[in-house]
Amino acid sequence: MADSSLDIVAESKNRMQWWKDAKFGMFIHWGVYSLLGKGEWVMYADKIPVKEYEKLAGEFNPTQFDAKAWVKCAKRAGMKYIVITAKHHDGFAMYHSRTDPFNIVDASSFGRDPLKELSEACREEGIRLCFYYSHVIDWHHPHALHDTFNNLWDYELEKKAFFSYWNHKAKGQVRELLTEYGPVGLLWFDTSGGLSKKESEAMVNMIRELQPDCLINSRVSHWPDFGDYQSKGNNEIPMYGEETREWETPMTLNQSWGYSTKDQVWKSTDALIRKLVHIVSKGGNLLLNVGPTETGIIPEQSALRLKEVGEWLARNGEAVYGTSASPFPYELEWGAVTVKEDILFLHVYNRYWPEGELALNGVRNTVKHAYLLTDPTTSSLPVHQSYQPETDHHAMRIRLPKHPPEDHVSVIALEVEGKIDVDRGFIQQANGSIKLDLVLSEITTGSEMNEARWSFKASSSGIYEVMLVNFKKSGAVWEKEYDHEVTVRAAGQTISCIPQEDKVVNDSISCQHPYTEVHSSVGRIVIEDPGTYALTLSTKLAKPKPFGPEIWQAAAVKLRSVRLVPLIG
Ligand code: FHN
Repeated sequence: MADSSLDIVAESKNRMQWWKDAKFGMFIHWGVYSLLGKGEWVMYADKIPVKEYEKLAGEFNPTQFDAKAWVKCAKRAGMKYIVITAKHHDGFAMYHSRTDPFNIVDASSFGRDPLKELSEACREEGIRLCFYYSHVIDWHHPHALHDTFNNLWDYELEKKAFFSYWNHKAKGQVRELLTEYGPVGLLWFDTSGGLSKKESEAMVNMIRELQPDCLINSRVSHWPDFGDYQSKGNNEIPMYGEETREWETPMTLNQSWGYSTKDQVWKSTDALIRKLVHIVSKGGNLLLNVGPTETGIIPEQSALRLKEVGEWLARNGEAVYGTSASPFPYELEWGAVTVKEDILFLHVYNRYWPEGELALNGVRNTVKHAYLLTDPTTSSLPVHQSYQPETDHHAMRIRLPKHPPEDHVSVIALEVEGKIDVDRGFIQQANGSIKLDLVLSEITTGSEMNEARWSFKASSSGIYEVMLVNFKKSGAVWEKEYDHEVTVRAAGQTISCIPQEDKVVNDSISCQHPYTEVHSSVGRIVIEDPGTYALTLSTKLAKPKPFGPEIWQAAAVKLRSVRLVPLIG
């Protein structure tokens, strides 16, 4: 008898393959709100009455919208799929909905259906079209009901009859999107607070029936394990091993989703490429947002950055698309690693391009051939590998040219003998530091303090500074979170302190707005001899992974890792 659970797993794997290989998609937040240039939450923030918002919708006339140009922009950027807001929280459908007249064809001056035009343009260019749909929050509909964010300036909470919204508008519109726009790559749901498990399941079942191959993100429900993959919190990049499912980071190019005239805090092209390879090296996808203007233009600042990312991908895409995550369970100081069959791709950030040699510890395979992915003039890079049996330590040094061959990030390909095999323990990195990520620790919870425990291998003796790596949310009060002494025990020594905000890291790769990376020194320990050691950390902040992908549910200060940094001299 066939095992049906195996069939389901295989089916889901096949369904997801295109998305897993794609790595990079374009998110588009576009709607009536673009007219005001204050982001997509303007209706809620300014408590704009429905009647007024409807008038605004009447004025929406993005005559410069050109579906082909948008799709070309995504394609040139190296993006393989587009997720556009079919309806955001304001309740305005950006397509011709027969279910609800508050839509771009019936309620605006524009009278065209951008999603129809996009679906044709995507088909021509081989890009997967996907839809964002705000299924629970809807500030226009009198009966939409979210657990927190409702329109209570027009409607009364007590008079809401959720099912008249849910069955008619929400399910009706999802049905339209899946029956009138050809194959849909994925449906991207959002902010499902308050939706029951039963209704989340009903939505998933309806989608599976209408388009079995359409992927669904986890935010279809606030219950765990829904959908085909995990949407991380906005702008959130997990640590290695944090996600057990497939995942994607939705990311802003500046700090807003919908068009904002004020927000000019743009990520640089350099940061975007580093973030992309960093995410891919951790096994995720990047869904990078643009917020087109009220006339239908992708802002120049966004288009320029996307073009530059695309130019880099056109040359280095082999080390990104269709690759697997890094085999190392920690971040590397000089960049990121991806893998394809017997090749390790080392993405070296140009700002950390080393003088002379790049060192990498922990690779057990013999390197057959090392080369620069995009520099045909250097045929082979000399590699020196060594092994220390006493500490079971594998080291490697790769000779590099003086200058990186690429702008931003330069890729070194290492073709190895046999199946890729690396030491997956916490080992000393080539710069001497040891990184211990909280998600990979064993956590014991106590009534007062929790304790995280790791085992690590030190290949050299010395004095080490013990640092805590934290992500602090903007506005968070540090002393409120670290209102207690933390204790670290390692190599027979005990050090304690109340952590302070000793160092702010401004260009952190995995930490982003609204968080900032903050380092705190706990003290020093001495490692007398190379060998394997245990380290324990007692603090209230060593919490097991919380469930809750939405940004407003995230902790004020997140403890991410402990780092041992060798003191020179
Ligand atoms: O409230 C929305 C927000 O407007 C935006 O759409 C983001 C994108 O991930 N999602 C919600 C907040 O998590």
